[in-house]
Amino acid sequence: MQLLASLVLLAILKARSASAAVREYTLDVVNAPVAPDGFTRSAPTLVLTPMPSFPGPVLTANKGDTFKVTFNNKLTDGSMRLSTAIDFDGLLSETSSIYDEGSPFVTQCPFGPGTSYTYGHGDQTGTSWYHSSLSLQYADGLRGAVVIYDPEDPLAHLYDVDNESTIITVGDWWHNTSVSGLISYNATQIIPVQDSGLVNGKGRFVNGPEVPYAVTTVKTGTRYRFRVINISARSDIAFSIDNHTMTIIEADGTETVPMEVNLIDIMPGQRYSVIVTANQAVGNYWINAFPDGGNLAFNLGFNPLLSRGILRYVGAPAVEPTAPMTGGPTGAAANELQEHLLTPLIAMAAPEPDFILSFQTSMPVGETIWLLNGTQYQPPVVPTLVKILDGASQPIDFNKTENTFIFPQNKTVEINFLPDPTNELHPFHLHGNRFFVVKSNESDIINTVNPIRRDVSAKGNGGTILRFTTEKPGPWFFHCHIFWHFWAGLGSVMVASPEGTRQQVHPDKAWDDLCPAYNALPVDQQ
Ligand SMILES: *[C@@H]1O[C@H](CO)[C@@H](O)[C@H](O)[C@H]1NC(C)=O
Ligand SMILES: *[C@@H]1O[C@H](CO)[C@@H](O)[C@H](O)[C@H]1NC(C)=O
Ligand SMILES: *[C@@H]1O[C@H](CO)[C@@H](O)[C@H](O)[C@H]1NC(C)=O
Ligand SMILES: *[C@@H]1O[C@H](CO)[C@@H](O)[C@H](O)[C@H]1NC(C)=O
Ligand SMILES: *[C@@H]1O[C@H](CO)[C@@H](O)[C@H](O)[C@H]1NC(C)=O
Ligand SMILES: *[C@@H]1O[C@H](CO)[C@@H](O)[C@H](O)[C@H]1NC(C)=O
Ligand SMILES: *[C@@H]1O[C@H](CO)[C@@H](O)[C@H](O)[C@H]1NC(C)=O
Ligand SMILES: *[C@@H]1O[C@H](CO)[C@@H](O)[C@H](O)[C@H]1NC(C)=O
Ligand SMILES: *[C@@H]1O[C@H](CO)[C@@H](O)[C@H](O)[C@H]1NC(C)=O
Ligand SMILES: [Cu+2]
Repeated sequence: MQLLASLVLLAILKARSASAAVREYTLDVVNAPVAPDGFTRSAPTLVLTPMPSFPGPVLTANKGDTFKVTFNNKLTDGSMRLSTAIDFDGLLSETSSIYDEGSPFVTQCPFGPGTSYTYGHGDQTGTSWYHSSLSLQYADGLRGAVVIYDPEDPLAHLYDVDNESTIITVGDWWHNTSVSGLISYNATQIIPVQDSGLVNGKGRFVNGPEVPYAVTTVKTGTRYRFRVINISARSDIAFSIDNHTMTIIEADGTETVPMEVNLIDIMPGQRYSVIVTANQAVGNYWINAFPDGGNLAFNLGFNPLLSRGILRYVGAPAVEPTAPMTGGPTGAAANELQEHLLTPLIAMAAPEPDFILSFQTSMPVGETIWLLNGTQYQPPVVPTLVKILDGASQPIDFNKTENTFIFPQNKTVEINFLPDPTNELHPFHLHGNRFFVVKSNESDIINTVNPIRRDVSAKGNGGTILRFTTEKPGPWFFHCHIFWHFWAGLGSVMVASPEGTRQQVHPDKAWDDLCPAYNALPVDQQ
């Protein structure tokens, strides 16, 4: 293992010194009619080619490359938010470029209609995604996959194909806008139940048209690396493929010791790479992406069993599988991923904590707000980073409602989640860094020797223990990735070294201009 780790590190260093390209993309953000499940609605979409697409185009690069992605905001449909800010989840920005991280009111102000902004991101590898992080805008459609390939992948010998055809996005979809959904959520305390679940942008709802399911084609005897990304705003997805096992080799950008399962519960925001070998009889098999979220009684048009895709062997007829539509293996047949058993390919011990925070998440009865230790996160008018660059260094420099915690550089912070009295799931996501999952909610085992490192925590949070180091100066958002919970208050900001931030972060004029421009916009364009 030690030797393997050194070889892998060597490979990483070699790849770094190899050619590094700048991957430039320019995307128009426009409102367009889309109908992924046969129901037509207006949605903010992204245009790379002449056609607006949902999900947005896949952005790809090789390890060592830098992304330079310009978004031209051409939104016009006032029934939804007109400003935007794009977050590249799981891309570990260099501290010096944290100013274009895309976290609204933490690292930047959003940008309004008729304006553009360019994001840049540094080198790493893995499966990721980008999405609007302004309010619930990504539930309306602004989301897509990002894949950074590793030409010297230490696990490359395990699979034959890894390209755009093997990216599988799973997500939830609503027919109404997130703006109306938020009004309804606030009035009823009930997150609007989605209308359909989408696999690669295709799905069905009850009594809706039989939209053809997305097909993933495989050839007998070939091993595929499927990159499965949960781009949900609410649902966790139980992912499985009839009659096929999956070997997990990556979680949120961290390569893992290969582990075979047949069911993975994927939280919103999480990503996995799995190897699937086409070793069954030539035919059609269901890809099950069963969304678990919400009380079905609140939306009779939603049937989670309709959320699926098709795995089709070359040589099989172009028809749907005849097998029943299930939610995947259950009972003794289920070999579900248990997060605490996942180990990283390159083991790293979790450092002992210098600071320990206990977090209690809760929702007061009768109100639609989420509290972190009694405080509802509310985005400030002046973004956290602007305050820090202007000299903010102490907790007192921030409003209590900013839930902002400040740490010196190069320390280890441990977050202990106390059981949530509502027993709701809260997959917490840390921007710009990966944390060590020292304890998963599902297990009592505490692992500080070789815990998995990722950026979105798994199911539940009662008893979850995470550790991260404050090596990278900057304000890093730490929030529930169920965006309905997040924008109802389940957010916080972890600031690593305000002094270090001021030394390293030197934003350009385009960034300086964002807040004055945003604050000058009429409210209905914000
Ligand atoms: C991915 O690779 C497979 C097998 O080589 C090929 O059939 C398919 O067309 C490729 N897809 C893309 C998008 O390049
Ligand atoms: C969409 O939301 C609006 C405003 O809240 C509401 O009047 C309308 O009934 C909703 N439509 C659907 C299809 O749910
Ligand atoms: C939520 O509802 C409360 C009353 O129940 C109201 O005071 C508040 O303004 C609403 N908030 C939003 C964002 O709609
Ligand atoms: C994606 O995450 C959402 C939110 O937690 C979850 O409800 C849904 O089941 C997940 N989907 C998959 C396929 O894991
Ligand atoms: C797939 O698995 C199911 C359940 O184990 C089994 O009944 C069925 O025969 C299998 N189908 C094929 C084509 O092997
Ligand atoms: C949060 O509340 C819990 C329980 O009241 C307490 O033990 C803990 O110290 C608090 N955490 C912080 C960071 O204040
Ligand atoms: C600060 O927090 C209070 C509530 O504690 C809120 O009323 C006020 O608007 C906040 N101010 C700013 C500038 O965010
Ligand atoms: C933090 O650690 C880095 C790398 O080990 C080192 O370069 C830096 O000087 C340290 N900074 C502080 C403030 O300790
Ligand atoms: C998380 O752990 C708590 C405490 O053990 C337990 O009550 C809860 O059911 C668990 N949640 C999940 C989703 O496993
Ligand atoms: Cu939550």
